[in-house]
Parts: sequence; C-alpha cells; structure tokens
Amino acid sequence: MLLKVKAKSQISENEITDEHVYLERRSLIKKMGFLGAGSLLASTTSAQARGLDFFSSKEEQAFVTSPIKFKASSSDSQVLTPENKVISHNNFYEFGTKKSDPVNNAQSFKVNPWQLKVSGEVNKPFTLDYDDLFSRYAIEERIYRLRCVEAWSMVIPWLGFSLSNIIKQADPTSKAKYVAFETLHDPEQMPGQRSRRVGGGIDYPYVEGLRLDEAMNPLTLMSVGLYGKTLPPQNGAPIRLVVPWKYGFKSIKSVVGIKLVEKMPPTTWNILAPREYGFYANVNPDVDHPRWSQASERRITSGGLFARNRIETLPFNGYGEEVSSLYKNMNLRKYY
Ligand SMILES: Nc1nc2c(c(=O)[nH]1)N[C@H]1C(S)=C(S)[C@@H](COP(=O)(O)O)O[C@H]1N2
Ligand SMILES: [Mo]
Repeated sequence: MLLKVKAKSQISENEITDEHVYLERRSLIKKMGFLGAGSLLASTTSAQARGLDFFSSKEEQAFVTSPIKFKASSSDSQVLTPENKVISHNNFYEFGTKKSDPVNNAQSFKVNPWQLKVSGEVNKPFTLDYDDLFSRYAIEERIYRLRCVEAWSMVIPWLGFSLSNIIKQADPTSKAKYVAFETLHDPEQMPGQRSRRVGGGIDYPYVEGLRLDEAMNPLTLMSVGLYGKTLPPQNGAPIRLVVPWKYGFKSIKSVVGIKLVEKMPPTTWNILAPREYGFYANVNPDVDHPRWSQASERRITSGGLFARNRIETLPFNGYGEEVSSLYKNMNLRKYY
C-alpha cells in the first residue's frame, strides 16, 4: 500500500449530512423498502456495466418501509459516501497504483462474457457465467463500511448475495478448511499486469483467502453492484468479494476463481510484505501497521477535497457482534 503519512488530525464527531447525502439516503431507504418486500431481482441479458438499474420504477412502486437485515450499526455509518467518490477513488492495482488510475484505465474492461469457476474440495464444482451472477441468488442491498488498511474509509450501499450461497451449492468435502479467491489474469486488458512498475510490484493474479467459517459468515458478501447499479469496472466488475470487518485488501475484485482448499492459501499483500499484512487482516485499532497508526481513519464523505473527517476506528470495523466469536481463542496481535 502506498501511503503518505499525514499529521494526525483531530478526532471529531463531524459527520456532515448535507442535502445531497440526505437525498441519496431518502432514495436509498426507498430502495431498501423495495428489497424488504422480499422480491428477487433478476438480471436482463442486455445488462452492461452501470447500464442495469436494479430498481425499475415499477418495482419502486412496491415501496414498503421495512429494514434490511445488515444495516450498518453506529450512527456515523448512516452517512453514505457519495457515489462519485466511491467510483473514482479506488485501489485496483491491475489498473495502476494511483487512486485515480482505476477509473481512468478500466473503462474498456470487458465483463461480459465472464466465468466464475467454483472448484477444489467440493462434491459439486460448477461455473457461473455472467447472467448467473445476477440471477442465481437473491440479490440484497447491504450498506457496509469499507476500511482500507491505508486508514481511509467509506460507507457503500452494495448489491449482492452472501458467499455462503455459493459454498453451500458446491457442497464442500470434509477436507475443505479455507477458501481461495483469484482475480482475472488478463495482461492485455490490465496494464498493471504487463508492467511491475505500473502494477505496484505485485505478482498477478491477485489472490486472497478466508477461513471457511469466515467465508460462511452471513456478512461475507459477493457484490455485483453498488448504488443500485451493476459494479463499475474500477470497483471490481462484474463480481467481487466484500468482507466488511477486514481491511479492504481482502475484498478481492473481478473474481474468476473460488476454490475450497485444505491449507491456508497465499494472499497477495501478505506475499508482498508479510510483516505488514497478515492473512487475517481484521480491522483492529489496537494493532498498528508497522508504519502508521490504525487507531483512527479518514471517513470519505461529501466534503471537499480537503475535508478531513477523522473518526475512531472500531474493532472489527464495528461488526464485532457478528464476527468476534470467530476469533475467540486467538491472539489477534499474532494473527494480524
Ligand atoms: N484484484 C484486486 N482487488 C482489490 C485490490 C486490487 O488492487 N486488486 N485492492 C484492494 C484494496 S487495497 C481495497 S481498499 C479495495 C478497494 O475497493 P474499492 O475501490 O471498490 O473501494 O479493493 C481491494 N481489492
Ligand atoms: Mo486497501
């Protein structure tokens, strides 16, 4: 991770809710209401990146106000990061290491056709094609905080389904203990995979992993959209992992492989700098990165370029109630 360490700014409760954010929240609540009605969302074959609006006006007429299951918990987390920031400030080193590189370099990335292969220690391996990603499992909206290990964060309304749906369908054998993920390897499309300099020195494909119980946790999401539309390429179209209680680098983008395995799989940032990035990478304000504090974070909101919304970082990114039991007898300093 490239990080310019900034002087520690004051921790403030300054969570702005301006009109723009307010309007977004209203329209979002409407969408959540629709989802709360229990409807399933189907894809259309003509769906293209950002072209598919999951919420047609007809569906929105079925507006009801019932809460979604996985609402972000604390009050700060109700302020969504504006869509324009979610889709223009990215880490996706396959397209370059600057935050603006993915949006600038990924626009012609081809997401259809796509194949996501589910394999390894399973009784029923299978492959999902592009349309399956949107139609095989019921799609829900989930508002999650995303906490990058570089100490900035966002609040993002994702669309997707629990990874557990895929794993259950594959029917793991008794040997399956971990899940290994792999991003597409296509140097022709991804300049960072053609040049070590552009790609930040990573050996591609980007790989990630979870313990099987982490992967089965209902919070663990396979996302196919954000802000009511399909994912833009810079956010990991057509499908990416989102693990909200872990640092952002675990949330691997543009996934083509999900493999159930016996041994802890290699993970990209751990290979690159093992002292700095562990396999677990649970958000933890008490365990600093060797080069900077993890006690606080800059929440990216609707403020201007120089707005600094410094907030306290929460253990497990605020999802401790849901996930701390996964680690009850573990030393989280050792298993960082
Ligand atoms: N394949 C791949 N996945 C990736 C990355 C990457 O460089 N390549 N960056 C990670 C990091 S460091 C973060 S913080 C999140 C950022 O997701 P976003 O750009 O959608 O906010 O994606 C993660 N997934
Ligand atoms: Mo990150």
